Amino acid sequence: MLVPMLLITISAFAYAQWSTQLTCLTTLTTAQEDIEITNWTINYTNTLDVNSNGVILGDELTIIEVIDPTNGQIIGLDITADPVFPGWVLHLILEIYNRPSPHSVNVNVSYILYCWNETTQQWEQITEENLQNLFSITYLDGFYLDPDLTQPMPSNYIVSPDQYFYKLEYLKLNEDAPPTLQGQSIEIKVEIYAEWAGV
Ligand SMILES: [Ca+2]
Repeated sequence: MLVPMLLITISAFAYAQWSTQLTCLTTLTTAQEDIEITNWTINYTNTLDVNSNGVILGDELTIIEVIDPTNGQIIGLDITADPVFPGWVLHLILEIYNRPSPHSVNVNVSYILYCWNETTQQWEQITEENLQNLFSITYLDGFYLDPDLTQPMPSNYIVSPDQYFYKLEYLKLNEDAPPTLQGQSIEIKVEIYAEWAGV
């Protein structure tokens, strides 16, 4: 059982008056379906070199691959952006592979968004609309058939074994994010499911 995980932590303290901390956790969940992240690229970010040391990637923005020690596969990305600010954007492209193996099957892919509830200490499902309304966060994602994201994956599309597909991860803290978000800690999780397509 392979459970790839993508962890995104976004912190906004130390920029202007902003002290919002936002954690985004993306989990790619498979059972006997054997998909993995095989590559990732930063398509765009406006993360700033806030401490003026000439380094952004590895400093204000870090992306660390989480490796399954048993097989060397990337089972997640641990992404931290600190600080962020109103208008901050991170646009990632993930390459995901339906690995041919004795267990590989045709799959349908889908995702579910969650938000960490500090009060209940549980992940709770949340809609993109509520991410906007509650946290001024624009979250866009989608599956694509090509790395340039020109061919959206049709609904009910069946991913074959040995096939690559791509996923957009777009996060933005809206320009009009209210000061009430300052100092808050926001955690988001996206679980990506590959389910046997039954064919
Ligand atoms: Ca820096």
